[in-house]
Amino acid sequence: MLLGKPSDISSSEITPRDDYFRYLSRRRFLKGMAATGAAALGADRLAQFAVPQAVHAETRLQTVKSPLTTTGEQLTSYYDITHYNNFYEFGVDKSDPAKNAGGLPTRPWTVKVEGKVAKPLTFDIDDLLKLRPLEDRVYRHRCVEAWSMVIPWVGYSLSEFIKQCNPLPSAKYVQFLSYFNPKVEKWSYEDATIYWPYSEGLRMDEAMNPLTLLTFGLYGETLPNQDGAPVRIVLPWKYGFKSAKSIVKVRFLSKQPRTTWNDQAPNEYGFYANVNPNVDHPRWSQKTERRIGQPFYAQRRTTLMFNGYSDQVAYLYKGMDLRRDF
Ligand SMILES: Nc1nc2c(c(=O)[nH]1)N[C@H]1C(S)=C(S)[C@@H](COP(=O)(O)O)O[C@H]1N2
Ligand SMILES: [Mo]
Repeated sequence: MLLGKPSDISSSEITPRDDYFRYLSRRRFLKGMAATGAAALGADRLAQFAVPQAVHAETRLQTVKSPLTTTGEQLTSYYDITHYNNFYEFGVDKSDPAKNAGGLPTRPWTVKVEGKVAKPLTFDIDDLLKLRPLEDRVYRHRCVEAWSMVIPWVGYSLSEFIKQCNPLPSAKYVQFLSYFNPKVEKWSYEDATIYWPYSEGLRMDEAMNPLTLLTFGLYGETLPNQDGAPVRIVLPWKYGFKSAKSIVKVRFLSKQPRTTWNDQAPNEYGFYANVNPNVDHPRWSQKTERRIGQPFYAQRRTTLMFNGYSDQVAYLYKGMDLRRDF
């Protein structure tokens, strides 16, 4: 049970990191009160703090500042980032992952590396956490469904990990495969036509771009299960579905891999899927987006080419025809 008034965690509040941790420690203090001297406060006074939610189980990560962080954006609230999710293995509604992902077994956890590498490797999650300093990186997040958030992720550039994998020159693509266990993720059966396990992929140069983040946390703490614990990928210039969660396998390949949404509907979800306001989804416009947490009457935002990261990534697509990139 979370002990914090819903109004404490309203979406529109500014939650810079310090405020956020003040908020968290207050929440923990209240939790302690509930366990010990709750009666002193009076049940009626405590009741107002009770909203149904799993116990907050995330742990604090040691992080450093990052030159690659996005500035000038108001962060989306922790509550919205962790309760408005796409994680189809745990259900199709935005509120499903927060309710259903609790059983995802995030320890022990390994990431297997195979394919076009000098030799196959297995990384333990706790070693991955120590491989490089963990950076705080704020990124805009734009879902193909035309909504967006601003999320303070924690991680390091995927390129640092790839260097440890010793890919062969024949490795032209990287594929990411998510944890898949229908016993845990019963909801994945809801649509048996989906290509499981969840698969995503990148061209090698995209994977090596410094913005591509191997992600272990958000708001300075380990990832909640619903956001892809214990490790995921984050690609801020691409539609959200490219950012595969709860990764167990990384494959280096000579050919473009099959990917879940591209497989599902190739005319709606491309392999590149770069954020592009000039190419509409066949069923809706991509020119604007709804920022999650803003009041319903707030104006929609103009979607930016490459989600505003052109300076860092446009070079990757020089000469490519992006007019059919969904
Ligand atoms: N394994 C897996 N990864 C996934 C998805 C999914 O359904 N399964 N959904 C994708 C989509 S569509 C989005 S928008 C983001 C959402 O990430 P968030 O819930 O942490 O904001 O995760 C992506 N990664
Ligand atoms: Mo998405």
